[in-house]
Amino acid sequence: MSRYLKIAAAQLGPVHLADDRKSVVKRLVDMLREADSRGCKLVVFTELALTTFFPRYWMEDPAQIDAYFEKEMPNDATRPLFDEAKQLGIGFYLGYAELARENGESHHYNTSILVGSDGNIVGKYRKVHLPGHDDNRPDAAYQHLEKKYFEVGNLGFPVWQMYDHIVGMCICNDRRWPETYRVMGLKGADLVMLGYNTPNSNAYHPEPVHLKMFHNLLSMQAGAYQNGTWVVAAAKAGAEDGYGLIGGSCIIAPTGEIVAQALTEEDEVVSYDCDLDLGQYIKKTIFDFDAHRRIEHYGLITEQTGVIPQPED
Ligand code: ING
Repeated sequence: MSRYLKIAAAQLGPVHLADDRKSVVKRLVDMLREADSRGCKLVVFTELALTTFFPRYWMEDPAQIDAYFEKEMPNDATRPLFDEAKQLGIGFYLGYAELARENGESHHYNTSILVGSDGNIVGKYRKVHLPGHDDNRPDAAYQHLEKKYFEVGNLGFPVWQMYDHIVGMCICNDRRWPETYRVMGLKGADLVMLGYNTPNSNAYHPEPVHLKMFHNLLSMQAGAYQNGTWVVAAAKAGAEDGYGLIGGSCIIAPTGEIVAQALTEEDEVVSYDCDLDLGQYIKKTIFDFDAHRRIEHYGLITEQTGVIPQPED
């Protein structure tokens, strides 16, 4: 059982509307090589890594929208990344907009894949928690139209056996919801990988800018600790055509401690030699789910979606 694994979070700086996939993939390959130079065997890239964060724009033309989606994976644009990773023997997480054909119908998902060191796709995840709105809000500072452009993921929160451990994935807003980590925690996850594109301002409610990073880290540190799992998170960061995204890409131990974090809002690799067994003591003591959870009291969590005030009489 290999205990230690050098993992990298490859933060991607801004991808502008004018940036084509080929130029972005070159940046990803450069970071893959940097991670390799440090001895990393797994690299986490970001959400929607191949294009700008297009859900900030209102579009109605299906062809214009679909231009942001990948019809197959790998494809001509991403093949250089798959080939280099195979050459180096490195696995990776990659987020992208997926145009899937299922039962003769087209479906649009915010997707991530897990690719093994042999260059083959091990698993796929489709974003469950889609933030924002689906209506046009032209007066807002920026729009957040993931509910318009993506369908809710239909794969649940799967995990895979990799590197002698159990690994899972989620995407961006998923990291804010404790249910995301808990489902994977109940499946024994030792590592959760994720990418995020998070605006550095709140277009819908004025709040101090420092809260963007605070809530980002709070959510992931809590998820890591409460499930005894590593969390490796890669941001798309910086100003994309003037629209700012937070950085803060980081590697979080099962204790909840941040062991490595990006300093910039540009392409930046952070890495750490992760003890993938570190979470075992947490899973066997404070968060021994079998010994301590009381599911007979948790029914509302899956029976009720929204808030229904129910004060005792
Ligand atoms: N981005 C943001 C995120 O969850 C967001 C959306 C920002 C929601 C701030 C709420 C508050 O980090 C994505 N892509 O989900």
